[in-house]
Amino acid sequence: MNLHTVITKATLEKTVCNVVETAPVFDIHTHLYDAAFGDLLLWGVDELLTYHYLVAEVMRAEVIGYDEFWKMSKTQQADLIWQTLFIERSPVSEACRGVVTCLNQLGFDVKKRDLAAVRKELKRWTPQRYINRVLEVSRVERVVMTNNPFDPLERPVWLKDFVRDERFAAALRIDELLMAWDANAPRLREMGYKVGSDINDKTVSEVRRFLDEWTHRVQPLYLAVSLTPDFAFPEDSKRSQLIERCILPHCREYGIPFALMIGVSRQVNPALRLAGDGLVRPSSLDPIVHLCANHPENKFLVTMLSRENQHALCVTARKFPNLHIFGCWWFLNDPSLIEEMTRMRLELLGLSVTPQHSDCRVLDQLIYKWDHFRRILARVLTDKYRDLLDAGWKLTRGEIERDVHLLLGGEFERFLAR
Ligand code: HDL
Ligand code: ZN
Repeated sequence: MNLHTVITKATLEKTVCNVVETAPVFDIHTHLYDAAFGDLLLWGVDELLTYHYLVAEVMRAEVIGYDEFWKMSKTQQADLIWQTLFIERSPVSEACRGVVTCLNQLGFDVKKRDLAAVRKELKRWTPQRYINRVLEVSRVERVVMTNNPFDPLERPVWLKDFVRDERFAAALRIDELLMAWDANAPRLREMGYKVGSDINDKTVSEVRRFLDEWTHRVQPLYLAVSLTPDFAFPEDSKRSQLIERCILPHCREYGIPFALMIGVSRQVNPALRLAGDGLVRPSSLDPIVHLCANHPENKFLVTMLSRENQHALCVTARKFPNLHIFGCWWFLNDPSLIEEMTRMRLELLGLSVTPQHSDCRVLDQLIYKWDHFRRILARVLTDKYRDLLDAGWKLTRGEIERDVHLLLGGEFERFLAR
């Protein structure tokens, strides 16, 4: 079959599945790191098993105190999670299923359920070789990291400079600026930026210098922040002043989007640590409408955490070409919700959307997060193309490849270049 092959109803499903399965992915939001960041890049079966999604799940299944769990070594935590969620119960949750998918696609015989054998084999791998292996198996060709100048482990790596792996693009994460200004202004001063507590002209100038210096250093594709459900803009707050006077002009100057990830309520259960963030209510679309309508020369990437927000977000994206929505974020990254959201998005936005990102924290997860999504995308696209064929439309393999490229990162790249 070549690109010009005209698709029939008989060849449609097989062709779509083949194209979606083999198409390379540009994963636009992860917590992965270039190998140059050393131990910040998490990989291997013990990291897979102690992913914070599984920590939350094991604490529901096993009667164990938080303190007792956190006193365990990572290997002991992984053993407990494996025994509790995989041996004593079938691993049917999406996060558990993901571990099985990863191990299976990495070539382990999961029927043996032999964790020791997996650990033994992985000892033979180096991070660099494992990166190449996982990117090859997952067919992910490029990822965007989450880079935080305030992170005490990450910051020194950027300051000593290093040769970048171009497969690991950057995003500048500014939660400390926008979500905790009063706590972090002193840290900015320690870094040499003469900011005050109030967002006055001097502070604005110094925050812009901070953004300039880290943008030149990191070369981010976008600036990003995750926001709580009460996020409002404009409002009488330091956050609002920083967005208006620093973030938006900076993004305009560099021609990069401002990514807003809206809806998380941080640490609803602090004892779960990284797993302790929650979702307690939907958010308002008002700030997004205001930003897009009043700053048409800015570009906005938005993902929202609440299922209830998804339809209004799609409708809002229809109103503003400078708004690009992406991903089935965090608690939405589950097959039933991914399918509902992807169908809605294609029906309302066509191909002008990036329907998924992985949010991976562990390198191996690229394998499952994308394998599971590709299966859903193939199903949805097959239905959409079948509707077109039923209406007499002609469709070629090349056109399917073109469309899938757009959905798996191509449209994001077009949006960056707008
Ligand atoms: O704020 C974020 O970028 C979220 O994705 C959090 O990192 C969250 O802990 C997560 O990993 N979600 O998948
Ligand atoms: Zn994330």
